[in-house]
Amino acid sequence: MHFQGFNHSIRRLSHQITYHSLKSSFSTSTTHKKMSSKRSSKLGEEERRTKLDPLLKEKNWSLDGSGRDAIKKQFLFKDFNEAFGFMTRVALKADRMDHHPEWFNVYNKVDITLSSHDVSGISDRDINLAQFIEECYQSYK
Ligand code: H2B
Repeated sequence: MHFQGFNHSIRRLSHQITYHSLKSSFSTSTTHKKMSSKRSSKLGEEERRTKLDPLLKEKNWSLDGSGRDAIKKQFLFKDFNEAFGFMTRVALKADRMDHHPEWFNVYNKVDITLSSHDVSGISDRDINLAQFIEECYQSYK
């Protein structure tokens, strides 16, 4: 192999190593996904009283009006920068949980709806995410 070809191979190899290590460091969250399709079940009556009611009565969440078993709330911020900062924190948490909000943002408003599609209703994953969202929102009030 002459020198030029050797240099070229080294450059290609180092590019591949960098690419693969970056790729694996960005995809760690997807390696933790659970294999079963149903990760938790719909809240029962008792849990609705102890876990859901506090969000509805004390934190201004409401049941989705359309008859679907879901909870929703609108969050207000000073400007888009704050709204998007909040969304980023929630998005990273949602990715770690593999549980995703349905949301809509315009400028300083973020509308969030939470429901567990796999059980067609509210599960404790929605409660956990709602509680995290409330903790985040504290720092913007
Ligand atoms: N998010 C929500 N809100 N409900 C789900 O049932 C759900 C989710 N399921 N995020 C996850 C992802 C599933 O679709 C993937 C395939 O794991």
